[in-house]
Amino acid sequence: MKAVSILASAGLTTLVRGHGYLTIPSSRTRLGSESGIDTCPECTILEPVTAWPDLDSAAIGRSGPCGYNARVSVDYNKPGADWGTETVATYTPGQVIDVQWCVDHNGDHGGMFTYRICQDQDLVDKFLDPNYLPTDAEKQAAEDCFEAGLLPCTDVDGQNCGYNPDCQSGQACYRNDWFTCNGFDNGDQTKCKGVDNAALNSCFTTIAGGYTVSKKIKIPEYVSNHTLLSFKWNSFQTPQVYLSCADIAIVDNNSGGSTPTSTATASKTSTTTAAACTSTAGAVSLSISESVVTTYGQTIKMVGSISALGSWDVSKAPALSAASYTASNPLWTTTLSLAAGTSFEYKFVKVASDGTVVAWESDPNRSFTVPSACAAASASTVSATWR
Ligand SMILES: [Cu+2]
Repeated sequence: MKAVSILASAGLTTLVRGHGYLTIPSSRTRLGSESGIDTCPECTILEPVTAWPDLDSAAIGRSGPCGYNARVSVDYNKPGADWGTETVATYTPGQVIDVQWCVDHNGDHGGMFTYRICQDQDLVDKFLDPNYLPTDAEKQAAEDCFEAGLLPCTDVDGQNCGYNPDCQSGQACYRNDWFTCNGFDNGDQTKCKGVDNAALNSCFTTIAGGYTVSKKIKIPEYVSNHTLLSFKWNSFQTPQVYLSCADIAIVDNNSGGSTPTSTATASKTSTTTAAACTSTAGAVSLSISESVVTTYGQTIKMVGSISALGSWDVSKAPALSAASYTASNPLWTTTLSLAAGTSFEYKFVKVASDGTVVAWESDPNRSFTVPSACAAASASTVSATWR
C-alpha cells in the first residue's frame, strides 16, 4: 500500500507542474476545455524533451503542431466536434493581431514561445479533416513547416523583442525572433507571468489559476480559407514543450464576397493588388514553385484534373521553368492564370527530354482551390517539395 501511494503522488507531482495553452485566438485546446471534454487544458504537454537551449531540437512526435493531451487522451491534431471544426477568427494578410496564452500559477516554467503558420496547404489540410488522424510522420512534416513559418516578434513595428535572461550570447536560444518570458530566478513578477503582470485568474486554468501572456504577431502575406496558427512554448525549467493551435482564416479585406464582375472593377481601384488582377476578369494569377532535384534534360510539369493542367494528360500539361534553379535551391517555377474558385487535384511529374514520364509524385494527389477573390491573387502561391 505504501509503495502504491508513493507512486501515485509522484505521478501527481508530474501532472501538477503545469503549465499553459493558447487562448486568443481560441485554440482547439481552449474549446475542448470550454466544452467540458478537457479537464486540464494547460496540460497539453510533450515531455521529456530537449527544450533548451536549442529551441528547434525537440521532435514533437505524437503531440504534433496542435498538441496531444495525454491526461484526457485527446489528440488536437484532428478536428473534433468538441473542440471545433470551423475557423474561430478571420485575419487579413499583413495584419498585426493580438495573441494570448495562459500560464498556470503553479507551472510557470519560464522559457520562450513562438507563433507559427505553415503555408503548405497540403500539409495543413491533413489537420483539418475530422475523419483523419495525421500520422507521426505527417505531424513532424507539418511541424517542420510551422517552424519554417515562424512569425518573428521583430516583424511587429515597435514591439519590444528581448533576449531571454537565462540564455547566454552564443547559445542556440539567444534569439529574439521568438518571444521570451522574463528571467527565471529574479524574484517576483518574473518568468512568463512577468510578461503581462496580469492578475491571478485573468485566464482559465484548472490547477492553480492562470495569468495571461500577451503579444502581437504579424499575419504573413498569405491567404487561406482555413489554416492553423500554432503556438509553441519551450519551457526553461523543465524538459517540456507545449503545443496548441487555432483554426483561422486569412482573407484579403478587399475581396469579401466579390463576384468575378465586381473583382474586375475592384482591380481598377485597388492600390495594393491591382497588378495581380489586371489579366482576365475573374482570373487569378498563381505563382507555382516546386522544389525538386532534376538531372540535365529533365523537365518538371504540373499535371492535374483541369484542362489548364492537361486533364491528367502529361503531354498537355504546362511545364515549369528552371530559370531559378540552383544547386542549393533546386526550384522549378511558373505562373498560371486560373479562374477564381476553381478546385483541382494535381501532381508534379518529372519528364525526360523526349517527353516520357520519368517519375510521378507519390500519392495522394495534391489539391488546391483558387481563391475566390481577385484581390487575393497577390498572395496566391503553390509552394511544394517533391515527394
Ligand atoms: Cu509543467
